[in-house]
Amino acid sequence: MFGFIKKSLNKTVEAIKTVAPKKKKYFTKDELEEILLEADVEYGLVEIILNEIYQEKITRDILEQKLLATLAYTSYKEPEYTAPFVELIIGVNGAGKTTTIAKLAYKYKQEGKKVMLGAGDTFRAAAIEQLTLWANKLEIPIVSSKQGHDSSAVAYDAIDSAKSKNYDNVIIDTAGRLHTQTNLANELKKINRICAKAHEGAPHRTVLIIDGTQGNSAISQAKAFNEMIGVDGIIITKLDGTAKGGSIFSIAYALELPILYVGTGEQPENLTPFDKYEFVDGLLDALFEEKEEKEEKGKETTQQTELNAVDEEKPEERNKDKKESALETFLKDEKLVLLKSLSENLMLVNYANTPVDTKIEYKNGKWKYC
Ligand SMILES: Nc1nc2c(ncn2[C@@H]2O[C@H](COP(=O)(O)OP(=O)(O)O)[C@@H](O)[C@H]2O)c(=O)[nH]1
Ligand SMILES: [Mg+2]
Repeated sequence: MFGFIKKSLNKTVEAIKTVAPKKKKYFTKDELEEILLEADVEYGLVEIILNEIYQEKITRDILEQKLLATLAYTSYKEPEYTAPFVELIIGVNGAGKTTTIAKLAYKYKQEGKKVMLGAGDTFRAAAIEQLTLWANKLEIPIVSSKQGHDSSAVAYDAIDSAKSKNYDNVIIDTAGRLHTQTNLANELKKINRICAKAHEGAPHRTVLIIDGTQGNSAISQAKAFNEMIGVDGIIITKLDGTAKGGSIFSIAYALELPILYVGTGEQPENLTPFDKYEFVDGLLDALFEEKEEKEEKGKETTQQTELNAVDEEKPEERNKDKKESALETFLKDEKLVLLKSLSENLMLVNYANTPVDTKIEYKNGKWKYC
C-alpha cells in the first residue's frame, strides 16, 4: 500500500513546482504562503498556519508539525456494533459514491467478509444499473428496486436480508441530488431512521464522498451534508487527478472529521487508507532538500550556536538565535506544535495531533513546561 498516496500527489506537486521550482532547506513565510495557496490550502487556514509560526526560517520539521496539527481530527474510531456493520454513503452526484462503494465492497471481500449492497440511489435508473454492474463484477449480492421507488425501503431490505444471512457488511448508496435540497435532506433523514429500525445503531458509519478535484469549493457542500444528517468520516476521491491535494488540510480542519480513505484511481483496488504522515511527507518531499542534508544542517546549527557562545560582538542576536534553536529542539524532542507566542519567553504549544494545549517558558537558557 505504501507509496500510493505519494504517487497520487503528482499533480499537486507539479503545481507546487510552478511557484517553488527548487528544493531548499527552509522557506520564508511569504514563500510558504504562495506554495500553500497553490496547493489549494484554503486562505484562512494558510493564515492560521503562518501566524502560528514564530520562526523566520521555516524548516521541514516546523512545517511538518503545523500541517500535521491541522489533521488532528483525522483518526477514526469504529463504534461498538453488532454485525452487520451498516454504512451509508452520501455525497453529490459525480463525487464517486458508486465507485467508492465498489471499492469498499472489494476491500471487505478481500478481508474475507460477506458484503451486501443496497442500491439506494433510486432517483436515477443509471445509478441502479451502475451499482448492479459492480455487484455482478465483484460477485456480491445487491438489493435494488425500480427507479423512483422508496430508497429507504431498499435500505431496509438490504439490512434485513444481510441480517438473516449473517452478513458482515451492508453498504448503501444514496441519491446525490433530488428536485430540491430539502427533498434530499428529508430523504437522507428518512433513510437514517429506517436503517435504525432495521438494525440497532445503524447506520454505524455515514461516509461523505468528496470529489478531490473540487478542492476547497467542496467545504461548504460538505458542511451542508454534515448539518443534514451528520457525517462520521470522509473519503476523498480522484486524488490521482487533482492538483488541489492541499485542500485535504482545509477540509479536515473545517469539518473536524476523519479522512478515512482517498481514491487513487477508478479500479476497485484504488482505495487507500489515509495516512496523514505519508500525505504530509509527500508534499514536504517536493519542497525540502533530502534528509541527510537536513541532518548536516542540524550539525551546522549546533556548531553555529557554539561559535556564537564565544562571539561577544552581538549578544542580543546571539541570545535570540540560541533561544530559537533551543525552541526548535524542544518542540521536536517533545513532539510539540507551536500554537502561539504569548510573550517573548512564553509560548502556547500543543502535543502533536491531540487537542491538548499547554504552555512552555524560556528560563535560564532552557525551554521548560510551565
Ligand atoms: N480518477 C479517478 N476517478 C474516479 C475516482 N472515483 C470515482 N471516479 C470516477 O468519477 C466518476 C463518477 O463516479 P460515480 O461513482 O459514478 O459517482 P456518484 O455519482 O457519486 O455515484 C466515474 O467516472 C468514476 O470512474 C478516483 O478515485 N479516481
Ligand atoms: Mg452513483
